[in-house]
Amino acid sequence: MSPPVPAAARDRLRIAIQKSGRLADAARALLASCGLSWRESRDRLFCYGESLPVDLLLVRDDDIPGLIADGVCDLGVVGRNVLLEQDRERRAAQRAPAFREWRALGFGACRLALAVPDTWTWQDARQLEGKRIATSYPALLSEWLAAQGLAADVVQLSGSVEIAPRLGQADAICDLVSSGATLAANQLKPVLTLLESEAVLAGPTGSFDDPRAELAELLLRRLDGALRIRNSKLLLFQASREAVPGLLPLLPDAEAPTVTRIDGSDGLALQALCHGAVTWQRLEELKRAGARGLLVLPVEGMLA
Ligand code: PRT
Ligand code: ZN
Repeated sequence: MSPPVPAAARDRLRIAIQKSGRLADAARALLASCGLSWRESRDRLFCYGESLPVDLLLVRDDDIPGLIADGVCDLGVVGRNVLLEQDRERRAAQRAPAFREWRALGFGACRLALAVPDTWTWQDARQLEGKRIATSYPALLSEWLAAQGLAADVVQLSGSVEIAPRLGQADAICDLVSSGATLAANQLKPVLTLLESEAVLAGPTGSFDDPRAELAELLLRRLDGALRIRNSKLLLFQASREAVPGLLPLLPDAEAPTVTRIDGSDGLALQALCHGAVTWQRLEELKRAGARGLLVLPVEGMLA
């Protein structure tokens, strides 16, 4: 039997993530790396938190800001593009802000870009004056046009924005781009970026005033640790005292290394947590500069 969905449980935290789609797997993996685990329910819309009182709700990404605004969910993982679009929609309707970005999560990167047909000779934004621009992000596009002092027709489409110019529905488009392949396949070229986006942890504008506050704080602490070590490695090696000053600048974005004297020799053992990429090339440079016995270890967790 599926566990019941508590109606207004204020001592459990409820996080909305995308049920399926580009952000679904990475969102779940990131939360799992914070030590969360869930009992799957059969309908797979609600997952009951087992290791901590943190439940998951699996939904469409577009529903996440509204669920936070309505207090149905406490937090959510959603693209910044979706969060800001819905925030601007609320503003345009003169409704109070109801959610905000709590953390950038480092995956799902893309940008909201203006693109025009390949055949246009692009000079500047004034070329958009009086044109029709198709988009699924009308609030963000309208805000940008107003800031530029441009008057253009915003043609709202819910999908397949890229084919709008070929169908004669619009002159240009404003859509999400990651590799740029979709634009190229539709004989369009990106000319301006309106927003750099990635997945974010969204939450209410204020803080919680019940046991959820402590849970949210715990989760954020773990999340910050997980994000900080996402590409980190622990580097261990030995070197002579004289070589150390030449070695330290070669450590890729390292925290202050621990340096220990090796008993019975004047060599030193060094241990450095590196947040930058520890490439083969970098290891070879370190070796040439006098590092010996280089060991690269994965980092599984960090609590500052
Ligand atoms: O079903 P549900 O409503 O939950 O999902 P969805 O279909 O609305 O969203 P989904 O899964 O497609 O995207 C979720 C989020 O992923 C977006 O809100 C963005 O924050 C992020 N993201 C990252 C992207 C892309 N990259 C992306 N490339 N979202 C969409 N695209 C689309 C874009 O719209 C265009 O059609 O991919 C195409 C362009 O890709 P390139 O690589 O050809 O440039
Ligand atoms: Zn969606």
